[in-house]
Amino acid sequence: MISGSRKRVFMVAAVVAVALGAALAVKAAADTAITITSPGCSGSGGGAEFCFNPEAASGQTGVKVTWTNMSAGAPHNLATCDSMNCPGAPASTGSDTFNNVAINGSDGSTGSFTFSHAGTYYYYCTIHTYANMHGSITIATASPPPRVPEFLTPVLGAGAGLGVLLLVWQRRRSKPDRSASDV
Ligand SMILES: [Cu+2]
Repeated sequence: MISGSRKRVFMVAAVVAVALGAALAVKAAADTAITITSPGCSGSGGGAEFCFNPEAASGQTGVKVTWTNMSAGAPHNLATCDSMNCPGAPASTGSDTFNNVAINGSDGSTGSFTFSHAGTYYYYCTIHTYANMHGSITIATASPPPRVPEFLTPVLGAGAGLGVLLLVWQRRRSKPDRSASDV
């Protein structure tokens, strides 16, 4: 048999392993993906000539937003709106700006930007103008816990699994031996 104080230490270690594994193995927020398409878009907004899908996207601070070009040969360059270049557009409520997210014309080409401040951002294409190509993205403040490096996730998951196994094993060992008392 394991002595009482040893048993307690063992239980605490197992519980800590489970809690740590569960708390830290939270999956990192997924990147925000926006696809650029050419005429024939649903007409839900985004400009007369090119569409952002989704036209009103959402994301988180610190998480990459990636635009993928599927507009059949047209290059694009994305910039946050200002009143001169985006007549009629609402003012962005976040403080980040970008003016040179260049996207090559080949299908599958990408450009990306990582926002560090929350808010709703309105943006357009400097090549095709606001009227022909615009979208918006609402960025929320990333919620804690902080992102766990991808390579650590399986390690933490294994830690949680091991903790559960230790708890089960400990429970079994601490049960009274019924067969002996039945005699
Ligand atoms: Cu464009």
